[in-house]
Amino acid sequence: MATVAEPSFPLKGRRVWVAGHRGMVGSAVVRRLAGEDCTVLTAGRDRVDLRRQAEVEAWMADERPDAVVVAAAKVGGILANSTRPAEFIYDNLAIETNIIHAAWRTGVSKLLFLGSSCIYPRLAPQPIPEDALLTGPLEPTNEWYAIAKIAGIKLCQAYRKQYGCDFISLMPTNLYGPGDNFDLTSSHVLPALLSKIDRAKRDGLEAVELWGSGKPRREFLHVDDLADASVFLLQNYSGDIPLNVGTGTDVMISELAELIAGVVGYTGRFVYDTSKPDGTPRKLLDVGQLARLGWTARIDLRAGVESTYDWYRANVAQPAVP
Ligand code: GFB
Repeated sequence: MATVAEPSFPLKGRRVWVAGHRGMVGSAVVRRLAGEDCTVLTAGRDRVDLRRQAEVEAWMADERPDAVVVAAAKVGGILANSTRPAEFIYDNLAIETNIIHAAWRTGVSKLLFLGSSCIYPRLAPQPIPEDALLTGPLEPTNEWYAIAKIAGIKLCQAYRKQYGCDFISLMPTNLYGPGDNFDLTSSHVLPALLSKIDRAKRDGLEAVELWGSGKPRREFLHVDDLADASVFLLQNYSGDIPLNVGTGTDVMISELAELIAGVVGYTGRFVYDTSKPDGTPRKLLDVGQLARLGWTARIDLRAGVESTYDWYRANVAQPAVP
């Protein structure tokens, strides 16, 4: 856990609303906030549909949070992003617009908006600096989601500029960890490979199919590291630059598959379905600004995959058929 001498926004005694507390990111932020002397507020879907402005405004007017973490979002892997564009653009625009506008109206002192590294141009310089935003065309498989997340950054900047709101944005790289989505039709690559490789081992399959060429490179950050960075920045950062959050290193998808095979104990081979998209060739974030503020990731990829696999076996995997 990162600490600095005197946080500019100490959480002690504050009411902090984690919007999206049932998701992988929101639940990690709730776990991390348990270590702070603050009151954590959550709202189930039965109470507030975040896509409905009136419901969001009523909830915030009733609960009066001092700080908000916008961890609620419609998320998914490359296939879900490219086949369900309307959901990805509409749900995300509605959620962030409703929360950010209501936060201004109800006088929230601090808001943290979580974006994604896919906001950057498809062929951005590597590692990607924050100022690469809006300098080139987006990756087509996820432009709907990216446009919504860019709008979220711009909302925070606009409310800061016009109304003086202390609303900040963070751009995490590809995330994984406990609470991830392991459904093969909508998941990201890391949980998909854990699930496929675990199944192949248990069924004694000789090969596992991977999508694309296996050559794209991705950076993977454990969600507990992201939660720690979020709590650190909530307390210590007030600026309009959307800050990158990552580990500073990336791997090829084929290397990730080998690493997961090692963790699972699978000795078969991989075959590549090149009818599926590769997506962005590379998206390694430049994490220099965050490091200069005093925060760096701590969870190594192998250790993070091992603990996520333990969580998967305890919570998701079907028991082997006798
Ligand atoms: O994680 P992923 O779906 O998302 O895919 P992106 C990363 C890479 O892994 C792609 C390959 O090159 C995929 O083709 N891959 C190989 C697989 N096998 C599989 C598999 O079984 N499932 C999946 N899902 N991928 C997403 C964006 O892009 O990243 C979102 O679509 C978001 O908007 C998210 O930004 C973080 O990294 O390509």
